[in-house]
Amino acid sequence: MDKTYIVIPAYNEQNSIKKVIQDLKKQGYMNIIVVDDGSIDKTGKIAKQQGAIVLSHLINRGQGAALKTGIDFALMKKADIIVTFDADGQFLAKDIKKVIMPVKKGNAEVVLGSRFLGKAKNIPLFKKIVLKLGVLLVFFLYGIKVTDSQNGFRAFSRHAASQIEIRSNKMEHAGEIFHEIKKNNLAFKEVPVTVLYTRYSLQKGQSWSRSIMLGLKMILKKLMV
Ligand SMILES: Nc1nc2c(ncn2[C@@H]2O[C@H](COP(=O)(O)OP(=O)(O)OP(=O)(O)O)[C@@H](O)[C@H]2O)c(=O)[nH]1
Ligand SMILES: [Mg+2]
Repeated sequence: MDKTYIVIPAYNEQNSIKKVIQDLKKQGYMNIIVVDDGSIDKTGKIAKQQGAIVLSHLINRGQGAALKTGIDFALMKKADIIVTFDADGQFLAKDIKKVIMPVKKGNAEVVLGSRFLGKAKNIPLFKKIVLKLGVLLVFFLYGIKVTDSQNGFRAFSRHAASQIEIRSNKMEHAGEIFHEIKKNNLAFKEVPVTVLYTRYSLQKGQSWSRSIMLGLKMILKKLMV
């Protein structure tokens, strides 16, 4: 049977991490890696109490760096499939089945969750616009057509995870993943997922100004490689 590891980058998510881990366990996922990225709250402690493997960064290095730490560890543990999953409760554990299916069947090396093929429940208009601009940018920069380019819900085969190099510490890794898909000629597929927008996630999530900055950084990075 395929060994699936769930990698969760987490930064100050003490209010949501318990339920996220419990829901994953209810769905039968026991190999859960939480990368506690220098949180100043109880995220790491709670994750450990819930039975997750907790890897800690001493300082806040960013989501990209946390994903790299978690993915490298999962590879070391001989994972066959690696799923990346958010700590803020926006994703549904029951969607993982759909997300890993193309990798299990050998139809794709990388699976990208799409809230626009699935559901973006209560998404504010400004987020929708920013995310659609991200989709255009990915097409413009990498020639890759997707419907959702900034979704942290992804699955990688062992081969893809070992090929993809995440060098950006912060959120720019989203662009980097497309660069790596192209460079390594990895078969990819989008599948519908649900992303929930709650007051908590909106308060904690990315603001429009940070999203615009992210777009500019993605353009700069592309110009430099
Ligand atoms: N390790 C780590 N994780 C982070 C950091 N910033 C955010 N995260 C985590 O990454 C996940 C997604 O972060 P969000 O800020 O919600 O980003 P997003 O979901 O793409 O954006 P929204 O649609 O605005 O929610 C959550 O699990 C966060 O805890 C960080 O600096 N380090
Ligand atoms: Mg979020």
